[in-house]
Amino acid sequence: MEYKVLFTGPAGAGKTTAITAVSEVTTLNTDVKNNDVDIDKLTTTVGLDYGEMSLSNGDKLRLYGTPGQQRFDFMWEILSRGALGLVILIDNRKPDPVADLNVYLDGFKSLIDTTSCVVAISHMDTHPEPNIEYFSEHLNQRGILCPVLEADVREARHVAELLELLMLQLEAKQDMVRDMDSYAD
Ligand SMILES: Nc1nc2c(ncn2[C@@H]2O[C@H](COP(=O)(O)OP(=O)(O)OP(=O)(O)O)[C@@H](O)[C@H]2O)c(=O)[nH]1
Ligand SMILES: [Mg+2]
Repeated sequence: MEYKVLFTGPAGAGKTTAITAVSEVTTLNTDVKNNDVDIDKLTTTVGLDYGEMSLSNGDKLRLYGTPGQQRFDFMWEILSRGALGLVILIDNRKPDPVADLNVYLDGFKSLIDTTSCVVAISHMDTHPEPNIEYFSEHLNQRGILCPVLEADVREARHVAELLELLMLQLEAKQDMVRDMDSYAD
């Protein structure tokens, strides 16, 4: 099976880094020199990221990343089409990471409701607060079933774990739908 997975989150959270860390093919790169003083790095993505990764069971993931800058949010809808899972990467260095999370929970609501979702917090090595429990409680309060975990996306192992978790979520959701269908019969 092949699945399309989408990475999103603010500029600097590590979408390009994550996809590059695990991709088995040369990643598509649309980064350009960054002129935004609010983003503390040399380049930023202006189109999309793309990479591919195989899972241990032979399934293949097509990995897409959105640009982080808000001016590109018209790309969200386009890149969401056909996706079976969403990874929201949150940059814990930002002034209000929970508010950032809300932007993506709202912006990708229909994808989250119909497919699977994982929230990953990056930059926790330098910025440990808010902690995972805080994010988790926030998701609970919003009634969103979506695991949240720490991830240093420079580490391929961390990214692979995120994706395995996303696939488990997807299976659980599909089982739930199947159970409900058979109940309706
Ligand atoms: N210290 C630390 N650095 C990290 C961590 N995760 C990612 N990084 C670094 O943070 C930066 C993330 O940059 P990108 O991958 O370009 O971020 P992006 O989300 O693609 O950003 P845009 O394309 O601008 O939206 C890179 O320099 C990574 O090496 C982490 O957990 N800890
Ligand atoms: Mg990028």
